[in-house]
Amino acid sequence: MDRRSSQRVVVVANRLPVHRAGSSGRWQSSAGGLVTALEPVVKAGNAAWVGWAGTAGTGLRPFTHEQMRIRPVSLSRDEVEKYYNGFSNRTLWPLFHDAIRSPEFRQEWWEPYVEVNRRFAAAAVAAAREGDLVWVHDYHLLLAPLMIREERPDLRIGFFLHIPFPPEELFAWLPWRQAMLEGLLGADVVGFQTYAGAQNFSRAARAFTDAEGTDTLLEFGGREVRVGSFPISIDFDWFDKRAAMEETEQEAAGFREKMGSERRLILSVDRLDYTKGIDNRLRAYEELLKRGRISVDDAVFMQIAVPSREPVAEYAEMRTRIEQLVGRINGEFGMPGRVAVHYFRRNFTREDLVAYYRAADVMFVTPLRDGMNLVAKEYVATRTDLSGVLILSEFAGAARELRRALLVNPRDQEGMISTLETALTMDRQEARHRMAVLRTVVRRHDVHEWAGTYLEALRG
Ligand code: ADQ
Repeated sequence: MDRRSSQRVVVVANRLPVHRAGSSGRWQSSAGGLVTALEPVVKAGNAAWVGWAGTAGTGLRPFTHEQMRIRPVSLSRDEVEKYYNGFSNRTLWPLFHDAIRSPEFRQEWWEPYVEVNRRFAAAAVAAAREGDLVWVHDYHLLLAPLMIREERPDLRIGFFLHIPFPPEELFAWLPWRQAMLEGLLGADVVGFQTYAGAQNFSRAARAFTDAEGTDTLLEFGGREVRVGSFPISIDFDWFDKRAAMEETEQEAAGFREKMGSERRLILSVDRLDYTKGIDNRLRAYEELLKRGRISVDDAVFMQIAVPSREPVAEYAEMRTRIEQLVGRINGEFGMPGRVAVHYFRRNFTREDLVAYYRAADVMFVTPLRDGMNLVAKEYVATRTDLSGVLILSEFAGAARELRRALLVNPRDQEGMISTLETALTMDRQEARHRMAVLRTVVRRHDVHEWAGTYLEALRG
């Protein structure tokens, strides 16, 4: 290993990669995309991870967990409310997702956002030794790159945004837009999920700061800032292997038997979020039933939803709406032993999710806007026998790569209905051909390639 590839990485993200396990209170690795993606990088170099443990309170000291140096950042109850539920999830999240819900702009959320970013930056500075790479993640920490640079101009600093970066006209709504952009311009490499995100950022930077340059290279404050797209991915091999295991096959067969083996299974898996287009897809399925194009004897829909951001009012309202919709469809179309929609609102283990992916004939992924959408890639990775059809929204970052999915516009209800019908009746040969291409794409561009490519760009 040469000196450059042995450089240590300090990851700075809102959440730590560990959580306290139930009654024992011991720290355990959390299962999540970013953790899986970065754990090998972090562990290999005995590097560090700066983040919040997920509950309000103070006083956690740095510790080591499975070769990772963990540096917890504490947040008070008030900060969780204003920095996290408020500014991150009620200002930035909706604004960056095409303002699907109206973003709220409140000075009393902005100040704690600045303050918390400063705390994360200070923890990163304390963790970083000379020559380390610092990699800041996501919309909670847009100001941190510049704050870190002000203290430590010697470091290479990277930033990666997991959600979309909105078009300039929308970004312009943000009263603190200049500070946000200058915060990001503190990085050496600013990465996005798609080229459109990179372009939107560069344009906003040229419009609202003194930055000059092109969509991929900006000059700001006498420094060069590289801007690019780095589409995130999954650990393809893990999903592929897990899917092929006898145990998984049996579990999947068990699910199908319980639901009626002859019925086609349509599956959706999401965080319960208003960006995911859950109601749009339920209505498309309902409409197919209503028009008599399918019956509950032919098809069954399963929505797996992980609870999310429940203290935020928009999320509670959306949950009620979706649960009413599920109730309405079942009330109207269900038959004894034939539920039209199975709805599970809880966490599943990764292994169980793979069994559900294996069981599904059609995967229905219809976000109104999504940075990438890993669920679509996970489904593809589990289709080891090339069966199964992926329906994917054009508004997910993943649609840039997964061109052979059935692409839909979730706001086009007729298009959604006919695409769902096409998926349910697709010729086996065509489905196999499409899936083979999709699998090649995801296998080639897996999460290890993503992390490797980003870090190579960051090393400069
Ligand atoms: P998310 O909005 O959370 O991520 P997504 O990319 O689909 O969206 O990732 C969700 C993850 O949660 C998947 O790995 C999935 O397996 C898991 N999951 C979903 N439901 C679950 C359940 N009930 N139980 C257990 N696990 C469940 C954000 C952005 C995305 C971007 C990712 C990564 O919004 O656009 O793809 O970050 O950058």
